Amino acid sequence: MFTIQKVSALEILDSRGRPTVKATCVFQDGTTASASVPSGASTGAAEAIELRDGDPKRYQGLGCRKAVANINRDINAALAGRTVKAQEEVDAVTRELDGTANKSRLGANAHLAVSLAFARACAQARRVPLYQHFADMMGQPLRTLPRPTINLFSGGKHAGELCPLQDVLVVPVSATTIDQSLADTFAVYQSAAKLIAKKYHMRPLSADEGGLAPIFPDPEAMFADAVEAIEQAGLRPGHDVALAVDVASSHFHTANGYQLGDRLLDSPTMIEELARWAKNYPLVSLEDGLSEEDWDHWPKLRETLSGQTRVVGDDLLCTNPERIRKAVELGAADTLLLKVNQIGSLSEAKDACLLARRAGWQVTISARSGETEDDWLADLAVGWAGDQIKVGSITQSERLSKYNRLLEIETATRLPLVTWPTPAPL
Ligand code: 2PG
Ligand code: MG
Repeated sequence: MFTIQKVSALEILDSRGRPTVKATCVFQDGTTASASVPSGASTGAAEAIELRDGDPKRYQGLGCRKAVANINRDINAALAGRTVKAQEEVDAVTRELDGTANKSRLGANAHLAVSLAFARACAQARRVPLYQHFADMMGQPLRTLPRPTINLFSGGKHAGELCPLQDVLVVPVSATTIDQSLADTFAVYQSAAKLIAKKYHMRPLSADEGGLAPIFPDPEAMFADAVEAIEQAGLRPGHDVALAVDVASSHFHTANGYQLGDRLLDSPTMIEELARWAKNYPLVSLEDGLSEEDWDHWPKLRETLSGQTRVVGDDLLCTNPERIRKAVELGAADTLLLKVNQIGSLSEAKDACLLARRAGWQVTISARSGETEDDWLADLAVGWAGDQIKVGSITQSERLSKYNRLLEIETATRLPLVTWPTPAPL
């Protein structure tokens, strides 16, 4: 049992210099813990709504003073003095207080900040590490560490839309530890930086998540250059380091089809294109290959890539149990990209995770393109036994806080890195 004395909040800045919310939860016994929420740029249409102030004179309308005031006033009034047993109770109180389906009244940023700060306070009061508390919340023992999937090249909304594909990521598949995964990735990142200097005459300027972002001549060049960088690092593409991609295709899908560079593709042709990439490059995971409302074609995409490449739903699913249920029924994907701020509370994200697991899917625990230095995501990925973790590049402190926390957890627990699974054929 935990008695909440007070919740409060503060507006802070994220890695893009935009405001976000940090909440603090104080228990009657003096336990005090804080947590900060991230924010996406390539957001799914079905995501819970972040509350922004809309004052054009301040942070171009992106201020979070209203969300902060909602925590300091309404949410604090509803929670202060309450004794609760579990996370679900706190999340239910804020959900009922909000009264909207998409958390738009109080703001998903307000809900999630409180949800996370409460979880961290519970871990502290129980004197267990946060990852252990997350595992207990899920009712499962600690099993494995998630395999990192690490941003190498960026395009789309994270890099000025110079190239349609949002992220090409490296997946260190032969690594057996987090430590080795990061060392292999460093080697690839360094050779990629040299390669783009030579090929595109560009210094290694980086995009929102720290990925390298030269002006690639076409989408396929992102894969070809990534393979070359792996080889130049002395590693074997597909054996030591494989690739993943976040196509984020909702963001170049128009009423007429997929605007992939100078080509306009209908859904079946887009699937053929994706399948060609999966055949020609060591692509083990493909996220949002089709748009978030192209439900009719997702099952075909999954069938086409089955046994070869994971089919990951991000904008398609928005960590939303209803959308996941629909995707499971249709056979639209086989991996959930889980972002807690898409749904706005730990309890609902847990339901989303369990639904995916029950369907035999994998789960990738993901950061957002706008992050803070808070490292709770690493604990969540371990506690909820994520198969993969997606944090961005191995540059920039808002990303490194998560990788460094994974290194700490690896040292403390000696848990094995999850083995790289071959996807089961349909
Ligand atoms: C994604 C995420 C992280 P954003 O699309 O998977 O890369 O981006 O946070 O902008 O939605
Ligand atoms: Mg995505």
